[in-house]
Amino acid sequence: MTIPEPTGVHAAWLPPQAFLAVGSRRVFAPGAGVIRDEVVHACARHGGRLADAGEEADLVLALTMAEPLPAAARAVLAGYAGAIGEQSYLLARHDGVTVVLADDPAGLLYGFFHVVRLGEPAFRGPRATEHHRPAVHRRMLDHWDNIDVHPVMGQVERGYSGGSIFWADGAPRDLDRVRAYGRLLAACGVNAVAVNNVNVHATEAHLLTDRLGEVAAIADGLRPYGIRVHLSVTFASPIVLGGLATADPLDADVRAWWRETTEQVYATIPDFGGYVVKADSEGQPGPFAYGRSHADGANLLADALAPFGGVVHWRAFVYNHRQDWRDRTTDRARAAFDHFAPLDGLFRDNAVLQVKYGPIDFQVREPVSPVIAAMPRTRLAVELQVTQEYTGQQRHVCYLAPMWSDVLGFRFWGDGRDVAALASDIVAVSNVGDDPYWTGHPLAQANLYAFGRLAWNPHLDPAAVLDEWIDLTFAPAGDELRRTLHAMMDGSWRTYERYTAPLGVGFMVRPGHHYGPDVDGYEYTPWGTYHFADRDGVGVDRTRATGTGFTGQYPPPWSQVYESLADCPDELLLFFHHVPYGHVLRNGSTLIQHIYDTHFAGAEEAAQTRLLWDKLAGSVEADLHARVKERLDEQVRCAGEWRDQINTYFLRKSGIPDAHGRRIH
Ligand code: GCV
Repeated sequence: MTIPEPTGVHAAWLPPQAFLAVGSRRVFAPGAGVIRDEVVHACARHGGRLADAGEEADLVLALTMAEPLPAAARAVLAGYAGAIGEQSYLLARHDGVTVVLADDPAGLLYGFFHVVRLGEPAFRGPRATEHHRPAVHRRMLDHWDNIDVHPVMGQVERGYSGGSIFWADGAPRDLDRVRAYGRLLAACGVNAVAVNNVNVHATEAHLLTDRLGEVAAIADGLRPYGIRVHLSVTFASPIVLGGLATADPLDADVRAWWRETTEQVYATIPDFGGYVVKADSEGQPGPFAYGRSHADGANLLADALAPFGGVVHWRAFVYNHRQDWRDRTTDRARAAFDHFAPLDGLFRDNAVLQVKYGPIDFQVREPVSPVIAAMPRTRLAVELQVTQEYTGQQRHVCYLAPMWSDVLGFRFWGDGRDVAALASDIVAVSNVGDDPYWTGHPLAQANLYAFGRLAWNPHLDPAAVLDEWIDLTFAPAGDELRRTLHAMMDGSWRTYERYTAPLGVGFMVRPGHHYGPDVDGYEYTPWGTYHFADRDGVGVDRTRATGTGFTGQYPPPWSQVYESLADCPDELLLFFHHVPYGHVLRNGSTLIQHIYDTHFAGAEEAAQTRLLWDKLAGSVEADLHARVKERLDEQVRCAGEWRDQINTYFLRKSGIPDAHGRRIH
């Protein structure tokens, strides 16, 4: 197999230069497959070569079962007591040889890319044996791709990088791009991909049956990279595809239909991963129509998948999107917990409840969803959003790894278990499309890379992950480039937060497309995303004492911390409390002054970011520089718009002037 390097497509974090250290060595890589191809390719470019058995090598990449293993590898293995395990590898230096050993091809592939990432230091000095293994078994990207171009959502729902890499003009695309994607994903540790939108429209429903061949082709493209393919299906499939009169999960014909259909799927794709389901949510069909629970619904599919080792990812994003804004008792934040916590223990082992990280919807700041703490007897997937629906839509620089690191490291209790430890899978919505840079904004590639790395090891430092990405993508990256990218990106999530909706209140975006400010855009709609600003204050009272009671969904201490106006962290204040403008925050500022200050500061930071990038002209590739520059111009414009709309809105509501007398309209 050749290395997929589609023409006209940016190499992202795998440019030829990133393989210099490996490709200039003598490499012993027995066995056929992707790793051998990579080594041959890199060596042809950089002057190294494949070593034969018995020959001296600088790098050994071998499965533990390979015969014969070179002496250095045997020594490493003999010196290591434990088992290596699935998808894992040992890395060591012995007698001047760098050794990577794994029990399975996936582990070896991850080990190979680790060496690529390390570059020259992988071949220097001694290195005691390190055992690398992923924190969670499944690290998955969900594509919200449609086959057809949806009249409102386009081809990729919430996609900001062009069309789908899987389909164009209603038909499957050439697989070279898919293979290149698989290679990039393997290099950052992702091992599962759901290929289509969770809102399953008429054409896409057929991927389960008569268009299954298209899914099989994608699976063929991704398989060499250790990636299994999953499919979003509509709960109404027995009706839509099977001609049955019902999709009732307890109906015998429905159960038989799913069983037989799933058998066909596995006959076509033996390593198929499973189904993803959005049910009873934003208009998608589900078990409620038949008076059944979501456990009944999920278990129906889990039972059909179980004989083949498949899983169903059942989304917990279930809420009333037709609520009356006048009704202050309904709180969208409560919905997932209210629906799912009572079902804990009722889901099959191969049903994974997929929970968005926050209780609302991928906002720039939300508390961690209490559902994650409430279901100890259910397998959970934590869902993140790499596509920047609410964080600048890949027109703004917004490096999300610091947010994900906070979420995955959040502890509900004092016993040391964090969110990552409670999750069996870590999932995210992909930000990739057929754009030449993959992600629209070239710097948004860092989010895709960082997602994979944090799903592999949630305790990695986001700044260190950014360094890895810089070193690979811009190899060889000079100090100035590295410093500048850190200055632009490390704090970019907080910058975005500063100039958009304040202190966890969320939304305030233009309804529909969700880009740019519109403070009251959702205020009188049925969507349940309100801020309740009036002349005296702003924020949602979610306390047990006087509000919706959402704080009671958290275990102590958080149920108390969030309940208390004094103890609630400033950055989440307006998520949990309705607060007067004169309220003094922990940082000493009044709420209204904080709103003004952060919005002036955030927009200014965006302008500074653009200046930093301007200085890099000439030191990065011209097209890439121009693409980022064009995006930064838009970010600066949009940040100014946010600053002015938010500040003006709150000045007019409150009548309280800015203490520094700055211009507010
Ligand atoms: C795929 C948000 C988005 C929708 C998306 C939904 C979901 O509401 O705006 O486009 O639908 O989340 O996660 O299912």
